[in-house]
Amino acid sequence: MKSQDYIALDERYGAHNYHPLPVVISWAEGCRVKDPEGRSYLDFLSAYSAVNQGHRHPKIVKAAKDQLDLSTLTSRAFHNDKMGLFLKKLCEFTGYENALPMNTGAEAVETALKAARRWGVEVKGVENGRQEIICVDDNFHGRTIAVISMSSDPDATVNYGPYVPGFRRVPYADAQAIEKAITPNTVAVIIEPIQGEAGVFVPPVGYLKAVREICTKNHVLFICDEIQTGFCRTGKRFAWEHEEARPDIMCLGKALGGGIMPISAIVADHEVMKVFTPGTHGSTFGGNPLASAIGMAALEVLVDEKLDENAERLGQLFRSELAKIACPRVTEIRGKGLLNAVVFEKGFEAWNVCISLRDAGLLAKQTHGNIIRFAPPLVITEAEIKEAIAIIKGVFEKIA
Ligand code: IF1
Repeated sequence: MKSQDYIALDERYGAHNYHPLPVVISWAEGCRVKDPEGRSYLDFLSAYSAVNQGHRHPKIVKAAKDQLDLSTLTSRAFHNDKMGLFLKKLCEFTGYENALPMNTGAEAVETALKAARRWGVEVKGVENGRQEIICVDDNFHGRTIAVISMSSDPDATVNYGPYVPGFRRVPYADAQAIEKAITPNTVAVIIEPIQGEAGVFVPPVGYLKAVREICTKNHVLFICDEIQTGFCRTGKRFAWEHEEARPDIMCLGKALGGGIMPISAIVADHEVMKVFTPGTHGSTFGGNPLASAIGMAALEVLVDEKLDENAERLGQLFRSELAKIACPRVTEIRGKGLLNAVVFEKGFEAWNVCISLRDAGLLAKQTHGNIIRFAPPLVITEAEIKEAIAIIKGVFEKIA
């Protein structure tokens, strides 16, 4: 079968809830992917930061294969011999006392919201049913009904009502707006430390720290959604570390699964995590031995290969090389570590640029029409960054 045939199958049998770039990936390794025709591409999306360790990292693949020969799924009705080791490693990696494993990012966010609501009643003393959580404009935290109830994006929300109450939304990158929205019933503030879907929007320096301080002062939990920004993507293990704005709860996902399977979690200290008691939350698959073995290997690769340092160094190089490319339609280059975006002038349609990049051997996706996200696996080398820059230069310089 050819690429066209696979695309036709998706179109015929799938729900049309996506508009993918017309390219089919049938093989992947490290930063490279290939299509059925054998054409090779540099992957500059990394499955939206889920393959920070690179495609099919040998250490993670080995952990998965080894575990497949032992046990894969036990449910939480029984203990298994991998979950505790995984959670210990995750706590040590993140610096938190406890972790609660789930599967997808949206589930981790749901878990954080549930933790905050319960904490609000049981620790803060808010009446049940009156808990309020503050979120921000242009957030992206996932696709479930509760999570889209925080969204300001019509695409994500239209005709999905009734929405879940208990959220107050304020502008992003405005700490004062958060402080003003706090009431005695506020239990938490949830933000992405860098907004991914909003187009890799980096808030001004000091914002995260200010939000942390406001939350502390008002006895409100600070929840950081690090699902996309976490696990070394921005040059630190977690993006809040750029300002030492340690959250009370972190939502984790994507790269925790090493690009192999969906693995998510929240981490928090006991003071928050203690609100969960037997029967009050859970998941059939969360913490399963296969996921735990993979998650452990995924964390080890981040540490062993110093992927935070690699992301920081090569991110600087990437942005400085991008800045040298002459393209009058580009208005901004922004990002941290290897989470970057090129912003074209308003109204510019970047889809065709992504097609040209594909034809030149690099895969990237536009967002909001005029923004292209560049986020390669963190195992990328300096030579591969330079190769990518040459491709991007060739395409950008031809833009009229
Ligand atoms: C899609 C976006 C990125 C996330 C943050 C939670 C989740 C995500 C900060 C939910 C997921 C994904 C979802 C994916 C595309 C992608 C995305 F463009 F939609 F917004 F990365 F920027 N918090 N982001 O970024 O995690 O439940 O999906 O595991 O929906 O197509 P999930």
